[in-house]
Amino acid sequence: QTVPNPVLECKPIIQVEDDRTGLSIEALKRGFLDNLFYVQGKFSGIATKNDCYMALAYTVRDRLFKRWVDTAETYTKNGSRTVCYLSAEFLMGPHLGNNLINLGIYDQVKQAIEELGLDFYELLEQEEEPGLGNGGLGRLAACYLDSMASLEIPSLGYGIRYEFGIFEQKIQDGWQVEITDKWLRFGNPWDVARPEWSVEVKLGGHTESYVDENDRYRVRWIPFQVVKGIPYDTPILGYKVNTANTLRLWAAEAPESFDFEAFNSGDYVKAVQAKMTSENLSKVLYPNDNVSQGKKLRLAQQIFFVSCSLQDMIRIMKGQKIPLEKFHEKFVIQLNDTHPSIAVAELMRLLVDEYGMEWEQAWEITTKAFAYTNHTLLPEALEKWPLGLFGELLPRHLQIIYEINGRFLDDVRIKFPDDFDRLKRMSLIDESGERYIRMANLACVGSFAINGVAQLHTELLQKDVLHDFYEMYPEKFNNKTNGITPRRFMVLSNPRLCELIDSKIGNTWIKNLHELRQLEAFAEDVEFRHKFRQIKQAIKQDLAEYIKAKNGIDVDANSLFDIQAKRFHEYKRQHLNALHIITLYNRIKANPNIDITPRTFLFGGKAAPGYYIAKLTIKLINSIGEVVNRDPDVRGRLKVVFLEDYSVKFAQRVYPAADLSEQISTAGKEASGTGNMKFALNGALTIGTLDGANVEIREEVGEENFFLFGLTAEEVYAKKAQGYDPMYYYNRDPELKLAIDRISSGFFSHGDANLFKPLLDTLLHRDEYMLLADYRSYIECQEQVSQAYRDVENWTRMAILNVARMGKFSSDRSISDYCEDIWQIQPVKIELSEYLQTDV
Ligand code: F58
Repeated sequence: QTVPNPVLECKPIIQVEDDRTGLSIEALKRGFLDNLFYVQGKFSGIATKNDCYMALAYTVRDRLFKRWVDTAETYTKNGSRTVCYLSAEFLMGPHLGNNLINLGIYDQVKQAIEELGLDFYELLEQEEEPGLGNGGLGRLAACYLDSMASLEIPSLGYGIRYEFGIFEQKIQDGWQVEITDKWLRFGNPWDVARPEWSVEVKLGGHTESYVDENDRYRVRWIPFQVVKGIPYDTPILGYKVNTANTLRLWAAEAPESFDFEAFNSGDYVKAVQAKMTSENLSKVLYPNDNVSQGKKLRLAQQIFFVSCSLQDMIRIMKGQKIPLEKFHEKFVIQLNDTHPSIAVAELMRLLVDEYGMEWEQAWEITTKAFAYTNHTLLPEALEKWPLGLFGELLPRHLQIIYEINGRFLDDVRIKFPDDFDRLKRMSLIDESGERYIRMANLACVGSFAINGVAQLHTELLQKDVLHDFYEMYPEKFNNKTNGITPRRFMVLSNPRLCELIDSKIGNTWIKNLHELRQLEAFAEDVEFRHKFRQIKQAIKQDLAEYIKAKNGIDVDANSLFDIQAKRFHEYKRQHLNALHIITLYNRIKANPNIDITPRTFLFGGKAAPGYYIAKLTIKLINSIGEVVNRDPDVRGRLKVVFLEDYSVKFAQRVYPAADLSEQISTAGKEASGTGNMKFALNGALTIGTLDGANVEIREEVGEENFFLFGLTAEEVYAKKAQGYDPMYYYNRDPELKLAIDRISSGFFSHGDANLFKPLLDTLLHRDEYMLLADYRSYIECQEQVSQAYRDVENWTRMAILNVARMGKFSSDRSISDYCEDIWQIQPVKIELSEYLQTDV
C-alpha cells in the first residue's frame, strides 16, 4: 500500500474501558446516543423503539468485543484444545439481557437508559429472539454454550443460521395457526458475517475412481451442485469472566460461479432460480419435536452445516500450523443427537479423499474426535434415511458408510460369532424392508463416547434402544444428566427471588449452584418464608396482569398456579392434565358448593404443524377454558388459560410464577426434561412421574417435597406386554368415564360430538401413552396437592427446600462432567491485553 492510511496512522489503543467503551453512566449514555446517530442514523425525535433497542444492543456489543477478540487471540496463540458443539438447533433466547448479566453491567445500563428518559424493560422486550430450535434439545445447546464460556472452556458452537426460526403461534378460535418467524426483519445486532471464511459444500452427482500419482486408488466426487456456506459469528460471554466464545452459524448461498452457463446463455431467470434453490438450505427450521420427518432438504441441511463446520476446523488447524494428524487432539466434537452424525462420514471423506490420508489412520482420528449424545427413546425420533434418497444427495458418503459398515460388521462377527440377528440389528443399513441408513448406529460406531441425558434414560438406552451397542462397546457408555443455566433462568428471569437469596447467602451461588443448600436453614425462618411468598405472589400478580391484557381473562393471583409449559406431544400428556380439569369441573357441577382449592391452569407450547392430535389437544384445552371460565357455578375457582406463542422470552416470565410444575409424561418416554429443572429452581413444586430427570430431582429435593404418581417405566413395559386395554379403566372408573363422555358428547364443542373424536379414539382404543392407566393415581395425587397448598407455611417450606436443593441441575455441573469424563479439556484463562490496533 502506497497511500498512507490515516486510520492506521493514529494508532488507537483499544482498552477494556476507553472513551468508546466506558462503563460510567455518562459513557454509557454517550455510547447509546452515538449508536443511535451513527448506526441507526436517527435523531431522537423520529427514533422508534426498535432504533433505541438497536442503539442499546450496539452499546453493549461495543463493551464485549474486547473480550471476544482477546479470547480468539489467546486460543489462536495457544492452539488451545477446543470443544466443537455441533447442533442443528440453538435456542438462544434474547441476547441483550443475558449479556448485561454476564458482563455485570445490568444496573448501570438500566440507570443510563432511564436517565435518558426511556423505558429499559420496554427496550429489552423489543428484541426478536432467535428461535433457532424446537424445544429442549435446542435450549440445552444454548445453556451449554453459556456454561462452557462461564467455565472458561474453549468452545465453538456450530449450527445453521435459519432465516425463519420456529414459527410464531397464534390461537384463532382455539386452534393453533402458524406464522412465519421473520426474526431477521429488523437486522441482527449480535452476529457478524465472516464471508472471508466461506466454504463450499458439494451435493448430488456421482463418484469416479482414479489412480493417483503414487499409484494409489482414490475416489473423486463430481457433484451436481455446490453450495456456499457463510459463517455468522455471535459472541457467547461467560458469566463474570473474560471469556467470550463463539457461536458460528452457517447461511447458505449460491457460489458466484454458480450456473455460469445459464447466465451466459441469457437464461437469467433460470440462473436466479438455481440460486434460490441453494439458499433454501438455510431457509427454515423443521418444526418437529421428537419426530424425524425424513425429508431430503433436511438431510441437505445436515450435511451443509456439518461439512462447513469440519472444513472450518481444518482451516483453523492450518492457521495454527497444527498437522491434520492431530485433529482429535485439537478438537473434540460433541454430536447433539444424530442430526449432525453424518459428520462421521464427512470427516472420513475430507481426510481420505481431500487430504489423501490412509483409511486406517483417518478412522483412528475420526473415532477419537467424536462423542454422541442421545436425546430420545421414542422410535419415531430415531433418524433413518431411505438409501435411495441418501445416495442421490451424498453418493460418496454412501460408499464411505458401506466401507465403515463392512469393517464394523467384521468386528461384530469376531466378538459375537454366528449371531446373524445381531448383525442385522447393528448394521448401519436397515435391510428388513425398504433399505435405510441408521444414523444412531453410525453415531455409535463413529464415536468414542455415547451418553444419555438423565440416569434413567441412560439405563434404558443400555437396556433397550442401544442394547446391542452397549454389549459391543460398554466402555463408551456414560450418563450426563442435563442442566440449565442459572444466569438466564434465575438471575435474569427472577431478579426478586435472587435479591432475597443474595441477602442471605451472598451471590456466589450463581457460579456454584450447590451453595443454594445454605437456604435450607431459612426454610424454618418465618420471616424468610413470608418474604419468599410475597415475591411469588408479586410475580403471579404480574403474570395475571399480562394474562388480562393478552387473553382478556381475569385470574386470581391467590389461586394455585398450575403450569404445563412445553411442546405439545402425546407422550407429554397435556390431555391427562385436561382430564383432571374436567374432573374438577364435573365435581363442581355435581355439587356447586364443594370445597375446592382455587386453581389457575396455564398451558403454553407449540404443536408441530403436521401433528394433528397435538393440535387437537390445544383446541381441546381452549374449548374447556371457554366453558369453565364462564360457567357461573364455577365462581372463578377454576380458570384455564392458554398462553399463546410460548418462547424462551416468554418462558422467563412463566417459570418464576409457578406454584405447581406439571411433569407428567409416561414413564420411560421423556429422556430428561429441562423445564422441570427451571420450574423447581424457581420454587415450584413438581407433580410428576418417575421419568427422565424427574427421578433425580425427586432424589435431590426429597420425596416429601415432590408429588409423585403413576406407573414406573418397568410397569409400563410389563402392562404393555400383558396386553393393555384402556377400556378396562374407562369402564371401571366413573369419574374417568364421565370426563371422557363429557368431551365426546360435544359438551365442550358447542354440541359437536365429532370434533374431538380422533383424540378420544386414540385414548380409548390404543392409549399408547397410558393416560387411562395413570388417571386415578394422577387425580389422587392432585388432591394431595390441593390439600398441601392450603397449608401455606408448609407449602412455602417445601418450595424453599426445592430451590435450596437444585444445585445439581446447573448446566455448569453438566459441563464439568463432560469436560472430565468425555472431553479431556482444561479451562483457559483470558487476560485482557492493551492492544494497538496497528498490531493486526
Ligand atoms: C429433548 N429432545 C428431549 N428433541 O425430549 C428432552 O427430554 C430432553 O430434556 C432434551 O431433548 C434435552 O436433552 C428434543 O427436544 C427435538 O426437539 C428434536 C428436534 C429435531 C427433530 C427431532 C427432535
